[in-house]
Amino acid sequence: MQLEKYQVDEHNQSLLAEHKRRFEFTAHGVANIEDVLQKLTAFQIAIPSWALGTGGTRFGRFAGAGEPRSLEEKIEDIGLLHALNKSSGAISLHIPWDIPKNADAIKILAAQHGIRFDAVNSNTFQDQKDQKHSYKFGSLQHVNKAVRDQAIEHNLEVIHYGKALGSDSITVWLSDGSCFPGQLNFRKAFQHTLDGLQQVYAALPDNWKMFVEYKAFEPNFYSMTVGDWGQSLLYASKLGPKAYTLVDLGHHLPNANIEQIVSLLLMEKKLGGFHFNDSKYGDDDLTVGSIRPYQLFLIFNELIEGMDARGMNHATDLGWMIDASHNVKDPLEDLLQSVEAIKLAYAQALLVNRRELEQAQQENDVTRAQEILQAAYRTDVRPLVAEARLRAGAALQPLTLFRKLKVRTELVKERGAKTVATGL
Ligand code: AOS
Ligand code: ZN
Ligand code: ZN
Ligand code: ZN
Repeated sequence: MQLEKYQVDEHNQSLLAEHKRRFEFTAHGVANIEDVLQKLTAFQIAIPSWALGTGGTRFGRFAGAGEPRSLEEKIEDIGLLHALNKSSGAISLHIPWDIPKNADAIKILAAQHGIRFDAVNSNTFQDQKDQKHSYKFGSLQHVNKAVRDQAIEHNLEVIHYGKALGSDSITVWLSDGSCFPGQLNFRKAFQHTLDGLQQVYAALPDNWKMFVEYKAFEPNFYSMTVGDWGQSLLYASKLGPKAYTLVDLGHHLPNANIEQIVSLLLMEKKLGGFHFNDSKYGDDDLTVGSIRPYQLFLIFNELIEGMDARGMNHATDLGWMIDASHNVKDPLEDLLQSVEAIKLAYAQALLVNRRELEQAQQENDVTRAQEILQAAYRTDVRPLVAEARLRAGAALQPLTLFRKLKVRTELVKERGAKTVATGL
């Protein structure tokens, strides 16, 4: 299925008068409105290839229908999202879940949908069939060199696929760690991991980045070998200038101050990018902005403050990716909601009056500082995000149009009711 331009135009036409009224009301109070709109239009969020099917938990998976059965169909799905919101112009691939067998053809298909390839992800947290050594007791940290070498080899293969697709970064997430005290020598596990990452790092093309993702727990519940931003930063610093820390919002212990982590990583030039999702307890992988939208806003507030201080380009200098799992919602609807939530938080953070905030901080005017932040957060920026979409040729209300056009019903007709997409 493909969305036609006239379908978007008709939808927009029917909502235009009301939209204009709402937009003008909000825009009136924004001094740098054109700059805000331009930034919103440029800001693209990569969709993970593993989130287009219904996810599950270890207790079960309740499959959806019309799920993409191949990488080609996943790209088609992202093409639909991008046609609806013009904000999802990138895909993040997980290898070997989505091996681009014919990279040239995949590249052409993606380009037809206006999609580029964001970070490629390696997977040494599962055993694949025909795999020689098991990762049951870790991959890069493993006590056995043959296992470590196999994991390094896999990462090199991922870089190879990424190169063929025009990607320029690799995300390494390791499930390595231990479940019980005494199982692991922490120092040796760290050193083996560092050694493995160094070998992968050495194979990075010049313009590539390596993102080292951390996670507090799961699947290991006593220790994780890349367990928090401190450890990730340690690896990234030892690796060199092409290595960065990747922040997945669900990978912290409860109530961690993620916005402060973001601020300091930026200061150290070591923030590489994000896996956006939301959570109440742990790595819940829920829709972005569904649980803690204020936290998301505070994160964007620090991002803008830190990126502007360093003259960075908001749209291109960090990796913006979603990492979510959809158990009870239509994955495409969920992703539309996630992208929208990210853009709303970004827009709100763009409205923060930085000069006044800095002055309030200098004067220790705590009340004023809170008022400034919340004035931005409590602004209804939906018309601004919608206007940016309108100007980019996307739908004023992507989710409404998705439902009106019965996109999922069409996909079920094409693909069938019993389809299983790869990934978590
Ligand atoms: C796992 O918890 C991490 O978030 C990784 O980013 C992982 O590669 C991704 O979630 C796919 O499983
Ligand atoms: Zn992640
Ligand atoms: Zn995760
Ligand atoms: Zn997650």
